[in-house]
Amino acid sequence: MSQRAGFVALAGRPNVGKSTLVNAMVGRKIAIVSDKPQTTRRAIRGVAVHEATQLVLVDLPGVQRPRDALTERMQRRVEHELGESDAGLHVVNGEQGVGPGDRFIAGALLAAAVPVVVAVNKLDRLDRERTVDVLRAAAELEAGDDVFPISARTGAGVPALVDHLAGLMPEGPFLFAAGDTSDQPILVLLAELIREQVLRRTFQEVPHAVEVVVEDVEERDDGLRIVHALAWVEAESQKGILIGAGGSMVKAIGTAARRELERELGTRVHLDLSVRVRRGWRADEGLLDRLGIE
Ligand SMILES: Nc1nc2c(ncn2[C@@H]2O[C@H](COP(=O)(O)OP(=O)(O)OP(=O)(O)O)[C@@H](O)[C@H]2O)c(=O)[nH]1
Ligand SMILES: [Mg+2]
Repeated sequence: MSQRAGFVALAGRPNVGKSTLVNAMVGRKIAIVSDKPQTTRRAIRGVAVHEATQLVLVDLPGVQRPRDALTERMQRRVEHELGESDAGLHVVNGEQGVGPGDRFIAGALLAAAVPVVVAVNKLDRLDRERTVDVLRAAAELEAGDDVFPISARTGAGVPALVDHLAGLMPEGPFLFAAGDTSDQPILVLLAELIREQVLRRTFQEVPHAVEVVVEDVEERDDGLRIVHALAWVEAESQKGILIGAGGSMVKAIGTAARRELERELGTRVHLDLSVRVRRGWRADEGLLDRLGIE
């Protein structure tokens, strides 16, 4: 069988489960997930091999109306990646149904002129009747040629989707080396795993105002790794929330994040996490460049 390889860009409203689906298809956690919209800020490529096909899944920020330099860059990235991909995967939240946001995304996918597959996600939350309704509404979206019912959380329907996407990829050599699962630099992944724990514990504007940077990982002779990380917020009040009464919040975040870092690195970890105020970081173009949010 000849080899195939190509890019599949995931488009969808915030919070529909794109990152959960990429992790399920890759078979490993490469993208963080949260119940807050706008979790994903950078395009992340994840690699899945299916028979003789390498699928490069491009996890993207959710499509939304831009509010600042950060969200403008997130939107530009989505448009750019759709144009460069070999197929678009439109992920719809089955629990919420098909809405105006989905029709807008279908229009963008149509403009990108790539084959489009629609995945209706979170079907573990729906009964049969609602499933039938949402699948029918998804089939009416103009861009999609095929509709797949899935649950990214349980994995139901995911193998059939992967098999179908593989058939859309062009013939050609693999794009990533065997064993590579993502293009994300390790320091960015570590920072994201810490941010995921922040997202779990914060509400309202706070999750959107936090960015985490891992400055350095020291390796000691006894194998312990010391991860030096900064959590940036935009205001003193947010810093207070992140630190918590008597440091209780930053401690809880640190303990949970350290476990995730240990799982990822396969060693014992000491996490040195401090919180700093950096006013207006979401509007600072030079800083967004340095953060790799482009
Ligand atoms: N019940 C259920 N929940 C799901 C499923 N897939 C994702 N979720 C949940 O939906 C929420 C959003 O998931 P994400 O994967 O972060 O969504 P996303 O589309 O990447 O979101 P953004 O990056 O913000 O655009 C999380 O709480 C997930 O656990 C699913 O199949 N079933
Ligand atoms: Mg995401």
